Amino acid sequence: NLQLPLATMLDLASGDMDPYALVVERRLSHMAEAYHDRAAVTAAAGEDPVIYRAYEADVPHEASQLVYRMTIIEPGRIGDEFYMTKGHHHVVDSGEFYLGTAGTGAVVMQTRSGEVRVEEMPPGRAVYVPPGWAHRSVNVGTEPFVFLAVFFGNAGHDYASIERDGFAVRVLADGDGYRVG
Ligand code: PAN
Ligand code: ZN
Repeated sequence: NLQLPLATMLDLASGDMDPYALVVERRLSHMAEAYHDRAAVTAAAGEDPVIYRAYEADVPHEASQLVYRMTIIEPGRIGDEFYMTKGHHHVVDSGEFYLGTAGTGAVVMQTRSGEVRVEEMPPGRAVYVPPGWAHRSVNVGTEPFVFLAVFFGNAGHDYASIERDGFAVRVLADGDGYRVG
């Protein structure tokens, strides 16, 4: 009972995936504690904007499998902090392949001992996230930021440690650009 090959259309510009097996949609209310400007969180809470979506292909979450997802982060800010993903460690420390496909964004990576790296992901720029690095993606532009992620089927997603401790740095608006503060 070998699995059958799977083919998927990825719209690199919009992030649409066809077919997809599941979609993750996260609004501000799913991650309100992640943003540091509490007054700005309160001001945006009524509208409860969609911050990002992710489409995933129909690949089993099992060892030896490669799961792939397209993430679309909307442009926007909560106060001076750009829209971003929740961020996570993998439960089973394992590497992940990221490829920017549209818009202007970056990935913040951090080890459990607090070492931080930030890499921009313009269209065509691949970033390898090694095992042991938590990762959060951020849209620093004015258009949707789209990227592809490929990770091990048994990687698992540990959000709890990031919900508790956050990241050591924030990506903040600075004039027309951004700064890591
Ligand atoms: C990505 C992320 C996706 C959504 O596919 O899962 O961008 O971010 P959060 O999972 O942090 O909400 C990935 O890193 N997968 O392992
Ligand atoms: Zn991941």
